[in-house]
Amino acid sequence: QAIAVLDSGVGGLTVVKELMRQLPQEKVIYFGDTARSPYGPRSAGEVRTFTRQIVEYLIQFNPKMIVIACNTATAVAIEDIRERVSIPVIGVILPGARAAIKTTRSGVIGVIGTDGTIRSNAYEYALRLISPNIQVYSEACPLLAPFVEKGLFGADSANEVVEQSLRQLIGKPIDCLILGCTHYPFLVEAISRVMGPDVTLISSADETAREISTILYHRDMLTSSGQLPIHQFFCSGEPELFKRIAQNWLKEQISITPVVWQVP
Ligand code: DGN
Repeated sequence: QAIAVLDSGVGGLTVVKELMRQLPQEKVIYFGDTARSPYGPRSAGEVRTFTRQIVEYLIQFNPKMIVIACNTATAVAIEDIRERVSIPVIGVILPGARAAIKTTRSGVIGVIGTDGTIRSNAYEYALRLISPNIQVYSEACPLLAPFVEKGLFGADSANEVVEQSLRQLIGKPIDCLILGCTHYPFLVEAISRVMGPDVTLISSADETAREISTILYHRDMLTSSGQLPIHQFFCSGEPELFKRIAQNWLKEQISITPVVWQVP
């Protein structure tokens, strides 16, 4: 049985890369909804509908777990999905929030994410649930996920777009910054250069992979076969760019199955 992972596009591959590193024997089925990406500017209702539709698609493969590897979808759809399926559903917000609380010394944390994630206040809620006195500076960075989706993260322009997006956070007394969008680890070098060495970056993607391995271990759901799995990748948009970005990021040859949605 595989772990099913979904995102609006290539962002969830940052979770997949960590999963492959931490749990190399686990098979991954990935869905990137590139035809409808970005999710950031969309309404909560729309993101919920899309997430439900992807989960319905993935559930036909009988996965052992669903990973909503998208902060925007986690923020507005995780409860809805949990009510619909009987397998564990893991989101990316709580693991990142927990790691930030563990990391911060000053109690002042920065969060960056899509418009949808920041608007939902999901990180503030999760952070204050764990530690009520935490101070949070949140900033929506709507340019970053679409930039990554175009495959431009290695370009010189990455520094410029990151600098422009993080402007409001520079000089704020934060000592850690949650990368609250799974697309952002693609830009980690530029982000860390702009924020400087005193700000620790927390990747919601890395933390989620750690959480997944803990949950599988405790539920006795780890795959023990010695064979390396063959992962499966689906995307709803043009597959060539997705494939190029995925292979480059995962350092592995993959095949992509395009999916054409019947519903807008
Ligand atoms: N990767 C997604 C997230 O973590 O929020 C969404 C990016 C997007 O669709 N703009």
